[in-house]
Amino acid sequence: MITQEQLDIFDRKIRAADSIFLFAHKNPDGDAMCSVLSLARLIELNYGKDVTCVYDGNIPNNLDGVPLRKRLRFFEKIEEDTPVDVAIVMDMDHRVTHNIGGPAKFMECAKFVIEIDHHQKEGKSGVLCINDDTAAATAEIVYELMKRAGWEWDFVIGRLLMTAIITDTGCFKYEKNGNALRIAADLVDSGVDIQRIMSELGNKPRKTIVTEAESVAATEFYFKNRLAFAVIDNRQYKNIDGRGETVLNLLGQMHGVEYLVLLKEQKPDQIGVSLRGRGRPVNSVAVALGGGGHEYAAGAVMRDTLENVKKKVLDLFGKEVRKKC
Ligand SMILES: [Mn+2]
Repeated sequence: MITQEQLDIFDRKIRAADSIFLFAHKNPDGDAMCSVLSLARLIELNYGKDVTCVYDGNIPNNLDGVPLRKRLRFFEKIEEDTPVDVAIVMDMDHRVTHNIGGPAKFMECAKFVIEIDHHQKEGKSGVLCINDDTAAATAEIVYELMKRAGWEWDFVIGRLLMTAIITDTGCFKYEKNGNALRIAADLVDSGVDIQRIMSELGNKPRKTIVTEAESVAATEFYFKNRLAFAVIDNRQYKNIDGRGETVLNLLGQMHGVEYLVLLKEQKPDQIGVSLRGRGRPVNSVAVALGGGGHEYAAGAVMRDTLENVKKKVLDLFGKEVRKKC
């Protein structure tokens, strides 16, 4: 729940700012990107202020059709000494500064930092924190902010918020309560077309689909098929953009599978670990690996070889599986 005091501070800081920067985590996903773009447009519509939207890393091809996509500027393209009155940091995950990448420098030099996030985290990076770890997407918090403040909004903002919610909830599979659906219902009533958004999100290059299919075909199964273990090696990693979510989605439809693991060899000694549980919590395994996330969808990035990470993940799930028997 956003308090009146939070609203007042937000309003005061934005009103007084000449230079406002918005950014989210490196390699933005649908929620990160659309939360930034929707809030930027809301500020422009309701305060008449220009906002700079910055990112680092790569944006997945399936987000090419997102409205205002071209508003996002690569951080290196922004002049070095640009003053920042307010930096709004959104959808940052559990390792805040580590996760921002290049735009972190705009946060460090900002006169005031606002944080808007739905991840559980240890520290805070903002002076004003509008966080809610019961929200299924950061865009839910943007929606609540917009409604509570009584801001004017438009169809483009509606599409952005819906895209964020659809992508972060895996099309409403990972919602934490009814809010994602209530917000979606309101957006649909306002004319947002879910089918159109879904079809725009299906925009991957052929090599990505083929690589994801190869990874699914090579999946190994453990603990009487309760755990599906997929790998994307470094050669394949160059072909996927984003998270290899399709691999997890396909394996998650398999009879009897309760736990899903996808290892991505981002570099020879850097492995991205994505974990999913079908009615089984996986966040404690993610935490044991030095990561975190949500109950049924969590992950980590480990500095180790693929072989070592694989062994470690299997060991942890071995204990997890025995616990539940
Ligand atoms: Mn998110």
